[in-house]
Amino acid sequence: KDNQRQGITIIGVPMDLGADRRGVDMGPSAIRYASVQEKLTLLGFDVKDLGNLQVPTPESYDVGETHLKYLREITSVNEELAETLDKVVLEGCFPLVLGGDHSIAIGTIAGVAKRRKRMGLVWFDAHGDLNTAETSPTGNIHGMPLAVSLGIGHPDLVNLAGFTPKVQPENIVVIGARSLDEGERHLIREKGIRVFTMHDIDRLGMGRVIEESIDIVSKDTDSVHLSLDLDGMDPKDAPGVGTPVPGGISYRESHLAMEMLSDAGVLTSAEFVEVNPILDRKNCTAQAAVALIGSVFGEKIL
Ligand code: B3U
Ligand code: MN
Ligand code: MN
Repeated sequence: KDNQRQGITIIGVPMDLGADRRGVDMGPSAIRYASVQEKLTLLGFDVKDLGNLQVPTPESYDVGETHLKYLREITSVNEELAETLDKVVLEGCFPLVLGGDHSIAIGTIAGVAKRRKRMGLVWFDAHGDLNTAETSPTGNIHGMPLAVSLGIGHPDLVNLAGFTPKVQPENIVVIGARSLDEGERHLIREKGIRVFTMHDIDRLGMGRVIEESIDIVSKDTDSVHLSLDLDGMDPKDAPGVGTPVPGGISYRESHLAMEMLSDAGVLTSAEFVEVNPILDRKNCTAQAAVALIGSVFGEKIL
């Protein structure tokens, strides 16, 4: 796999229009404050930080349709994100996106998949993010990005960057699921998506889960994106998230997962989302994100 390890380009997306709880827009600042650039520089990478994309403030805009809140604003930010990331990929750098709520994955995935023939996708999350306007219990777009990337959802989101679908169901793994809505369960069965629930992680162990995951995301693919929602971790270790769900992936298991993905050398882009500093304890969730980023880029204990 063409694993571009020399240059890493960071982009912050202070998006909170896709979620109900305010504060996730401060995620990129919190992750930078936890010294992400210093960590990557110490690991020997050439790091460039493009700063944050401009994101509209919810107070200044109408929510629009309540089953697809802030559709217009979220679409336009994601279009800009996709264009920015396409350039990063063309330059041969590894894109590292800092969120923001998970609705930004729509633009991230559109941008990093654009020049690829076939991309694998690791979706680390307590949730499936496989809702549509019809199945969503909230109307929040951060619960929809994985469905959108499969080509299912509102046409403005699905057709972003001018192609659809962005990924094939057989190259996707969801890791850490423990809160799924009925429509999401249906879609998982219909599409045959490999979902490693907390039950599977407990039974198989994270080591086996990642071994199987690597096979799935790298089969016939030319790139692999990691979309990591911090709520996939257990709220004891990562309390600063908008929708914490008990019984999650431990600090140790999540590090093992990142280390194994790193050792396999398959990842070509990554994003870390849903860090909410308002709900956090002394920035420990952003610190966990930076620790995991270190493991993704090869940091070792010994
Ligand atoms: N599945 C619910 C809740 C949710 C999804 N993603 C997060 N929360 N972070 C929904 O609104 O779609
Ligand atoms: Mn998510
Ligand atoms: Mn989630």
